[in-house]
Amino acid sequence: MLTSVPIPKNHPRAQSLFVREKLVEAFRKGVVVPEGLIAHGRGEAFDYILGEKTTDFARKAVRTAAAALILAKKPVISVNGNVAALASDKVIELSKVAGAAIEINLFYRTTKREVAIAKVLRNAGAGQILGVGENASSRIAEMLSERRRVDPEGILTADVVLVPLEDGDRTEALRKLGKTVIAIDLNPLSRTSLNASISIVDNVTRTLPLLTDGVKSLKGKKNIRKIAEDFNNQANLREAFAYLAKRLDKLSRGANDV
Ligand code: PTJ
Repeated sequence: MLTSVPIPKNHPRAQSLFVREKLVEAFRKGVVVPEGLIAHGRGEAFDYILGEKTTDFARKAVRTAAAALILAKKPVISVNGNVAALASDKVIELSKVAGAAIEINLFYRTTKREVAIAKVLRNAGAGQILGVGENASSRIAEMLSERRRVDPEGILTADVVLVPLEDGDRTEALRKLGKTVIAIDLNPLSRTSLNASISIVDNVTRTLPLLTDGVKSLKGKKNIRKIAEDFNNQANLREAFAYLAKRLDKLSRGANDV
């Protein structure tokens, strides 16, 4: 515990405070950047409005994402500082079940951080980790940020890329390259959500286990391609906006359990 004041276990927001502590600890270790703490706060705000639960439209996107991962020839899970701090174990489980590679890809890229994040992943049980140091030797020409540096064994040649929790420029660039991009982002208005092929508007910590279960239960089924083809991301995002508007409307009229 890093705070001088311990968090009481019966605090009504204890779980949320523990998660914050986890991120602060990862920040002190150089895994998470200060901007990552800001991003977490933004995520928390959207999660509040969503009701801190996985909605039906998020479940629909998860099922589609599971189908896309099964159909993929070369799926890759992209990991940044926040994801490593919040969900390394969950990323590894999904990578095993979906046969997906794990690649570290950072907006605020330094070799020191790549190594620190690789250590967190290894401690959680990861095998091969792509995108570290000289291995991120390829460049995505369409991009200007440090995220353009990718591993030729990973994101560069992947057909499906899972991008949990990130900024939007890479999603657009990867789509232009013809890749299927699965985003997990609590903000349905973000450029990532608006531009992804499949946008899961939910918390990464809830989504990743659901995605792992989804891949397990769909594997070997006949209708996988149909699930992927029937999905309309823009329609699903509109459901997210309608849900948020309806929930706030009910709350504004005095409902306390919506
Ligand atoms: O580790 P790096 O260097 O790659 O940097 C990572 C951050 C997150 C700092 C970088 O990608 C960034 O600046 O991201 P943004 O533009 O702040 O976007 C992060 C998005 O993730 C926002 O839309 C948040 O609402 C969302 N978000 C935050 N926490 C969660 C989340 N989405 C899902 N689950 C969360 N737990």
